[in-house]
This record gives sequence, structure tokens and C-alpha cells, in this order.
Amino acid sequence: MTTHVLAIAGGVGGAKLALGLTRVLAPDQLTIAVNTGDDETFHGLHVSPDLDTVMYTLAGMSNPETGWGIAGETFRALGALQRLGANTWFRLGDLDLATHIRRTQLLRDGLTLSQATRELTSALGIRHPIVPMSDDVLRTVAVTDDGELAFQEYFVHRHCEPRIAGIRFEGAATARPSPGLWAALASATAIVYCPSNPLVSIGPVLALAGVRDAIAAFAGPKIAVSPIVGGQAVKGPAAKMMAELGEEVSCVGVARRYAGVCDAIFIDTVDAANAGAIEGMGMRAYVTDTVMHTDDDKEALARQIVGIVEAWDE
Ligand code: FO1
Repeated sequence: MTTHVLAIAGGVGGAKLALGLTRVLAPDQLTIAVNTGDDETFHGLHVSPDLDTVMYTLAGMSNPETGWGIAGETFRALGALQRLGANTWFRLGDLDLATHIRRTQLLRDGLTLSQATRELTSALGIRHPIVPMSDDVLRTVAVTDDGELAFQEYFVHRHCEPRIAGIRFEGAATARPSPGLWAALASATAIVYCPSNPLVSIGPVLALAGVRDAIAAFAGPKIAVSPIVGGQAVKGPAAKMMAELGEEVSCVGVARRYAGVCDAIFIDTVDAANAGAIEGMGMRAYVTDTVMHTDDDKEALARQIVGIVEAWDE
């Protein structure tokens, strides 16, 4: 059987492994399904931060310092918007704005988010399919000690400072998986959870109608890469959020999160001592260098994962 990996990704960490997978697998062997729970409207424009992070990374345009946004970006339009009285805490660059203008126009013309994403990715010369997790609206809401906050309000405006008491996925009762995600769930030979935040990047995908059940019933290997290394998040607030929710901040805590929808987890060499605890939960643990600094690191990790997928026997 030809390998076909469904990679489920959030923003920066997810984009790194997604890039690695594109170097190992042909376009018809990979579907990258991306979280849209972070999507937000700014200045009347539909912004899909995680889709854009994956898209810019695969197009070789991403900002290497932040991981999100475009390399060499300028913020003159944002400065002008601020002068005109707009809220500008969400830093949309001049080049990035073109993406949001084009996406918003396509959506207004009646395209779905999947169709708009295909237009954008093909215009940027990306050959591997990037699909939004859903064409419907599902929005991540942080339930905090300072009230309920829309995800970008919590993450960017409030710097994840309010203490989190829970996470809600508004619209999850009715939001359906996109056609691309649903087709990949039926045709893929393996599922890979990229090293994205399990709570707010992968969580929204699992919350979509029918997805958790479809993954639980999925016949092929389901493999996660832990975004928690040495008790800390490689990037972002995953560790702080897990701690505030009373979860163990380690790759074991990540494995616990994925219980029922995951067969194996890649953990970092610094966490080798945790392999036994993960195997005790009925999952395989693979110990390797998981922190991706260079494009070669991304490819090397992807190659190891694909190797495990191709050798998998149940
Ligand atoms: N993250 C920030 O920390 N500050 C920002 O001002 C910001 C702007 C931004 C603009 C476009 C975009 O695609 C992403 C942007 N991000 C910003 C990243 C984004 O908020 C998060 O990384 C994701 O939503 C979480 O994966």
C-alpha cells in the first residue's frame, strides 16, 4: 500500500514537521490538516494564523525569528491603521495583509475556506495539500480567571497571562471536518500529530463532529510528536496551560492527552526515562532528537516517522 500521511498541525511547531514531511513524501502521499480554531477577524479581514504559518513555511517565506508572519516584513499599514484609531495589538505586516485581503475577497466571492486555501497555496507554488480542519466556524475560547477570552485575545493581547481554568471550542457541536480532512481520514495509511499544542492546536481538530471517533477507529498507525521536551514547551504556552489545568507537564502528560487516539509517541532524548511510563499506557515510545532547528532536522525527524509508518505491523 502506498504511504499516505495525514499530518495534523497547529502553528509554528506543526509547520516545522510539515515542512520535513514535504521533503520525504510526494504531494499525493501527504495531507496537512491545519487548526482554524485560532482564526479571527481583524480590520474586517479573515485571518487564519495557523494556515498562514504552515503556508508561509512551505513556501519558504516565513519569518525565521518568530516562526509566524513573513520574512523581511514591514508594518507601515499597521502604523497607519493605528493613527486612524484602530486596535493594532495583533501585528499584521504589510505583505501578510495581502494574504488576508485575498482570502477575505475569495470568501466573499462564495468560496469555502478550503477552496480559498487552495487558491492561496497554489499561487505561492505549494504542491503539497494544506487543508483547513473545517470550512465551518469553530473558535477556541480560553476560560480564564479573568473571564472568557477569544484565543488571540488571550494569546497575543493578554500574553497568556490570565490563569486558565478550561478551554471551550465554540461551534464544535455543529462544525464538520473539511472535505480534505474527511477524505484523508478515509484514505490515509497513517496519522501524525505534529508537535503542536495538544490543547489548543490539536484539540480543536479532535473536537470537530465525528473526528475523534473516526480517528479512534482508524486502522493505521497514529503517531504523535511531543511538543513538551524536558518539562517545557519547545515554543508557546502549552506547558503553562497544562500546569494550570492540573495536567502533568511532560511527554507522559501529552501521551495521556492523546489516549484513545494515538498508538505511539516520539519523545526527545532528554525524556528517555519517560519511555517506560508511556509504554505502560499501551503506547509505543520512540526516543530521538525532536527539537528541530534546521531544515535538515525537520527532514530527519520526518524520515524517522515515515520509516516507522512504513514498517508498522499491528
Ligand atoms: N503572534 C504574536 O505573538 N503576536 C502577534 O502580533 C501575532 C500576529 C500574527 C499575525 C499573523 C499571523 O498569521 C500570526 C500572528 N501571530 C502573532 C501568531 C499567532 O497568534 C499564533 O502563533 C497562533 O495563533 C498560535 O498557533
